Amino acid sequence: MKITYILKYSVVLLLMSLMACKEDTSAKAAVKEINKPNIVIIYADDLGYGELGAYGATALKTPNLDQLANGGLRFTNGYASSATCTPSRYALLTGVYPWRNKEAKILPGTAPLIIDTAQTTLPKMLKKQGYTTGIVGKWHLGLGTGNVNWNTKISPGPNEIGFDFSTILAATQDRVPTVYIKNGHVVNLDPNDPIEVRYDKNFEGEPTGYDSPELLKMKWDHGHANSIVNGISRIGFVKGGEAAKWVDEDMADYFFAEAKHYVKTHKEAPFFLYYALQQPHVPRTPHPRFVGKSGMGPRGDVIVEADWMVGEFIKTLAAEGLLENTLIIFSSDNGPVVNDGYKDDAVEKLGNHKPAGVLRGGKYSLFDAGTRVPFICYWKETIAPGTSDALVSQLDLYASLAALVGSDQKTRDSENLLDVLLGKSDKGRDEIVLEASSKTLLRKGDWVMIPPYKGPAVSTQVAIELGNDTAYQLYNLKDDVQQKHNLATSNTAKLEEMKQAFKRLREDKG
Ligand code: NG6
Ligand code: CA
Repeated sequence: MKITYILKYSVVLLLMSLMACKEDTSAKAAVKEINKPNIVIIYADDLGYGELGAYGATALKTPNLDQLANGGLRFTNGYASSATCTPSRYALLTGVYPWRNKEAKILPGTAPLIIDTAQTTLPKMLKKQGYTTGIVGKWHLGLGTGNVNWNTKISPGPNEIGFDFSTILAATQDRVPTVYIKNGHVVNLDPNDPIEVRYDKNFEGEPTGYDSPELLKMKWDHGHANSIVNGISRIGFVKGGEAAKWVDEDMADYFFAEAKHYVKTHKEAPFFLYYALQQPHVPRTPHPRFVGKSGMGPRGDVIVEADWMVGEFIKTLAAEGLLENTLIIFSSDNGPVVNDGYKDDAVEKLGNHKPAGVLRGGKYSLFDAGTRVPFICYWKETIAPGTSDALVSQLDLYASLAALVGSDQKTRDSENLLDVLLGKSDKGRDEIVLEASSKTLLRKGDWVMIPPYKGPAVSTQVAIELGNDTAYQLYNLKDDVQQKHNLATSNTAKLEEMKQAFKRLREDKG
């Protein structure tokens, strides 16, 4: 009696699970039918326009990224939204201009989350269309609501703005907390050794780069003289959490392993992975197997390392049979900087390498190299290899990807450039407002207009021309890609047109 009951019950269960299985696979098939490829955004940190072989570099070898660029669509007028990290990442994930949010500026590691949890975001939009969503790597958009206790669940963060899965570094590699955070929890945290983080003053008795230079394996140049972790002094102060502290040299491998695992465990349904590399941001700490590989010191070596990681990641997609069904977008959050605060031989060993290529300026700059970055779209057998000169921005990924997956959810500033990204059209944006260190400028067609700004013309710390000038600047990038000839006084009609357009865009209340 009992046995028959169990048998009957098992048959029912079996039938039920078979039915569920059937439903599940047909739902997945339906999702794939309406062209929902996996989407991967690989986002470098501080990689300049001239850094890749495919963008003209000769001294530095980037074979894997070159293969991606040459096998896909390489954009020559692709822009980050800002010349620094946080604002660019804000725009990428929200489709909103960063200058609309006054909190979207370089954040300390203790800053609260700057994306409203009620706001539409790229991962939320994709989730609604049946995607699973993950982020691996640099976050730098704030966590919590203020006064985060790093020893309990840290929230809100990536998981509250649309990511099902997250393994992140909170801010930057040079800022505390120097720990990985997985789905809101500090990885490897020993409850008997709680971690404390602050930026205002040191914890009693803890060594700093300023007081104890003898403990450093990499010396600081400017900033970066606070807490010492792994022989490198950082911005901000940390106490405790020893077991959780990352080893910088293993970071690239750690994130790659996480990205690979994510792909392998989510390949059955469409997934979105935001793989935010930490290279070549400071401190540049290549794994020993990449040390010396570029001949340019740690800065070049971590670019070689990042290139290798991208190659391995693409091999993973290929091995899983996913390459034909995955759109890969590669770009960088802002332009390049050589000395960003550590004495790491980057300046001394740069040789002939030009991180910004032919462009003027660099990270932090209003000039073009601040925001014009490598921008590659790759989709095997769907995007025909080529080069596009169309004006495209990371701000537009939201609307373009929404169009790809059939979402009608709009954001304020993102434009649908899907056909451009897929190589079916060369009609990019007409105009875009770009940002650098909380100042804005206009690119419209081939023209750039930089309004007058106070501030140094050149940053002595990072040796970059910032683009500040007391007069208007007007450049025609087609004739003058190096922005050497200010036409503001000779072409007053164009200047006027640009001023009007800039005013209209900046005052647009949506
Ligand atoms: C600056 C840091 C720089 C870098 C940058 C953020 C100093 C002197 N400089 O304040 O090293 O961390 O912030 O870079 O501390 S970003 O790519 O995340 O925007
Ligand atoms: Ca950056």
